[in-house]
Amino acid sequence: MKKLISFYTFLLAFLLLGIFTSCEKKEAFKKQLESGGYKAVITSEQPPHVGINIWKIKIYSPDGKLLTGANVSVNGYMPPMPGMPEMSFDYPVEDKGSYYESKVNLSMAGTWQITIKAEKDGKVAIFKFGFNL
Ligand SMILES: [Cu+2]
Repeated sequence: MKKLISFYTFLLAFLLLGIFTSCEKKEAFKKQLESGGYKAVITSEQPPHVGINIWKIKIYSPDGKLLTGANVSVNGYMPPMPGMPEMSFDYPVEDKGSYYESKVNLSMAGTWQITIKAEKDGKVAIFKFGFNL
């Protein structure tokens, strides 16, 4: 009987671990940025990796409200490396209503600088961050 209980405890712990791990996977990447009172929140189901990264980008106005209907652009820049010139890519961005979705193709390992520009009613917010892949 005792053996059976410990087996079920083990099984339960295993299942719980699985649930927590899958929750974590759903938001494996999250980045918050600020610029002149504007806020951008990037989430992705996968951490940044070589290849196409699907990023959901929510943008908030200085008043804390979601900034919808903005003209959003996402650029990836890789500085020059030995034997390789700099690279700059403008990624496609789709307006999904409450957020913007971009297919960010990080074509190779190295240093990436990301610039997100949101433009609406003549106002522009520019968010920047970088990372190493
Ligand atoms: Cu490079």
